[in-house]
Amino acid sequence: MSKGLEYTDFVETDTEPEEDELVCEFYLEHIDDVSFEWTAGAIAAESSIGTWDPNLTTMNEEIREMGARVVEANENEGVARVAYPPVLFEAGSMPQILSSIAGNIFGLSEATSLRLEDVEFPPEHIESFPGPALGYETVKERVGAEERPVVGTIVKPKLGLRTDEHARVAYESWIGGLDVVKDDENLADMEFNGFEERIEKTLEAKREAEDETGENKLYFPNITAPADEMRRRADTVLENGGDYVMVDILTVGWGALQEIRDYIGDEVGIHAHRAGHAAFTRLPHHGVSMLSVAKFARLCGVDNLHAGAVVGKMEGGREEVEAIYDFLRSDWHGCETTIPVASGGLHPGVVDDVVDILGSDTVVQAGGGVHGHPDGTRAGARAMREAAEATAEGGTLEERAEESDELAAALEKWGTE
Ligand code: RUB
Ligand code: CA
Repeated sequence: MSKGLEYTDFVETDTEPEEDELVCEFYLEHIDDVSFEWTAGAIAAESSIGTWDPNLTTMNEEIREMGARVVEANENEGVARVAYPPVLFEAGSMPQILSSIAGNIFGLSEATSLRLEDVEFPPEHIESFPGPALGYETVKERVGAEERPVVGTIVKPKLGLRTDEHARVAYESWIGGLDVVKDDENLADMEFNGFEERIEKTLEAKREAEDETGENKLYFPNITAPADEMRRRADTVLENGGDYVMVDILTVGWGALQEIRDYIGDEVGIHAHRAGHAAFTRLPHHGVSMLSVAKFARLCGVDNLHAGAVVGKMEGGREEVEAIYDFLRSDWHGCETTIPVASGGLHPGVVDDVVDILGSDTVVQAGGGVHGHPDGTRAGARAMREAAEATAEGGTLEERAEESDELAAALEKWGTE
């Protein structure tokens, strides 16, 4: 029988990753009884072919060759890089990939903290996924927002409005000047606002707003549900003339997201809400980074992704959020781009800050910052649009507010920070 396979046998820091290998960067901390290298080896082993017992009677040379390798172990920085041979992965399956590189390893008792910071996918992997159907150029063109950011709202209150009222609030938002209206993450098929009727009435309201304004509008209806039911809800959206669906990608799961991307095909957009992400992206030393989540989401084919706003009510530092925006918009071996969505505690007075920090190829959304406007939804929507246009034209919000009562009232209520 061949020599046992200890965790340290998975450490080969004198080698470089091959071009066809997937490479993960981890941050890790460990218990005192073992070394940094030993723990990094444990991670490479457990996420590929190994287990705690080095002397498996079922092990052989061929399988040993399939093992992941620690190619960098920087104890001072707490950083380990692990390279994974392609044979370890099923092409086009995000659940299988993540069960390997983001699976059991987070619970290993020797690793007291472990964070998947980044994943470099080899070109073959990227090409095995569909990627987004539309890309941000298409989304911006669809609503005619060339220079300015796409502006949108989340219907609020997030739950409770009856269907007619929901459709009316959506209509007011579009008429006021917003491009996008979306459902909230926990609005599904509710007793006070059933899914089918909401889709019919809200898409009807969209058509009316389009006729009145002469602009194309978008509605992102939340189809989040068990996968079978999501397909039915996507059918309802398409039968009623919709061209976008919204999915809470982390609560439905990667397999269900891939299913829906495949089912709706290449003409329909997917707006990805990331509710729940902070349970594993927020801690600096444990979990999975939002940048990694953004890579998984783009591969699986989301056209828009909530990616942080730097300003507003949600946590997310500038450097991290900028890196995610840069990635979503970057060339990536032929994978379409994803449009980053800035959202959470935003209002007209910070639209210029968001664009200043993150650029204008984005969707800027405000819920409270539209429906909390003192003169109502339509005025809040107008104020958001004015703020976006003023920013794109290089003027200040204060100057624009001299010509816009709606923007003036918004700045008066919420200020400019
Ligand atoms: C924002 C909202 C979104 C959050 C999600 O409402 O409903 O769910 O932006 O957070 P409001 P993130 O504009 O009233 O704050 O965008 O960070 O995923
Ligand atoms: Ca929300």
